[in-house]
Amino acid sequence: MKRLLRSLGGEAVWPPPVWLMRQAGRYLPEYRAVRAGVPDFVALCTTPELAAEVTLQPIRRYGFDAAILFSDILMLPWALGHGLEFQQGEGPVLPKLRDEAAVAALDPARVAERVQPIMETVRRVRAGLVAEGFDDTTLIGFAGAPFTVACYMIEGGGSKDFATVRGMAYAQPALFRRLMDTLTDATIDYLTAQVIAGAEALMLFDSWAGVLSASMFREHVIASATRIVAALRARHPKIRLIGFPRLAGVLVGEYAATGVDGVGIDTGSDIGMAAAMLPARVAVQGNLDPLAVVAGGAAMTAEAAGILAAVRGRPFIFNLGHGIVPETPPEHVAALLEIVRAG
Ligand code: 1CP
Repeated sequence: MKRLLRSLGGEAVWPPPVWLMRQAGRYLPEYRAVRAGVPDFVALCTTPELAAEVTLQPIRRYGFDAAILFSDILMLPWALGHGLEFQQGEGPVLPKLRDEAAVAALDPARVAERVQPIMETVRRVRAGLVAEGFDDTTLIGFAGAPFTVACYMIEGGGSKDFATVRGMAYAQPALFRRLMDTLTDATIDYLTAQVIAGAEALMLFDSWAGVLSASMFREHVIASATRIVAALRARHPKIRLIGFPRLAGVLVGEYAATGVDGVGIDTGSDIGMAAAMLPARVAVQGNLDPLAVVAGGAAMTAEAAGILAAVRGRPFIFNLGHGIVPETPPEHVAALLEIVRAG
């Protein structure tokens, strides 16, 4: 079995499998070369030939244990018919969803067809990994978790604290619940389609889970992830799932109740303490500071060694605590891999 899938099966594989969040992206010259020819980011995500190419680029360069589908968490709202634009250097811009009419306008019936190019990317990457001899590289599909996707839809883009979203969850609970239910159902279908197309593991990115109060975290992060995990397992009993409730803090232990096989840990958490809060069968994934990889050298070595020491002997997947940043020198990633592979 592939090393990453063994870790997600509860085995303490050592040296640990390794991949990096946003491993395809602007820090790689070969990515920038493809991106220069496709000014529209949504077009890049919906052109299977190019999306598959950029998914494979970091695998060819570094031989990571996982390839993650090149797409974006905001492609699901796009497929639901909510608008989405990426403005150069500005991040995503979406219409601000603020009322019942906007939720009613979302069209789950159109999702299956609109995501077809993304499923074609999944098929191409899976075939590409075999054709290029990456027999031990796992293909990870993904979606944004409903709460984080709702954040961008309600706010209309990024935000420091998503105050409008939290305000709506308290003041208009029925509206917020309806959006969460629509997104949860759509996420189940979207992830199921990825498994059918060839994804071997799935990751649920809840990047803004930590802005919620504890009770709201239970209601909107844990409950929706639990429903998604149960539905995926009912359809595909062997599928492995990783949840990433970013900034969950002391609530990370409760997240194991969702039934995931692995939990992503963010940079600000002590990975040993986070691991101690999780059942021994659950793999922890993380959590090197992306800025340590920008710095490289002794600082990166010390941080990586600290993480390895804290999780040795338990199922673990080496990763960053958040996405790699564009300023990262590619040779620092190569140096990091040597450290991890030396165990
Ligand atoms: O200019 C460019 O080339 C676009 C930059 C970019 C890239 C490379 C965006 C815009 N998305 C992506 C790809 C992406 N996004 C992947 C591909 C696979 C890989 O990891 O290599 C994945 C898994 C994501 C997930 C994603 N998108 C998240 C969850 C993880 C996280 O970083 O917290 C989030 C929050 C997004 C939204 C998003 N997409 C892009 C940007 C700049 C943002 C953040 C917006 C903001 O909050 O300000």
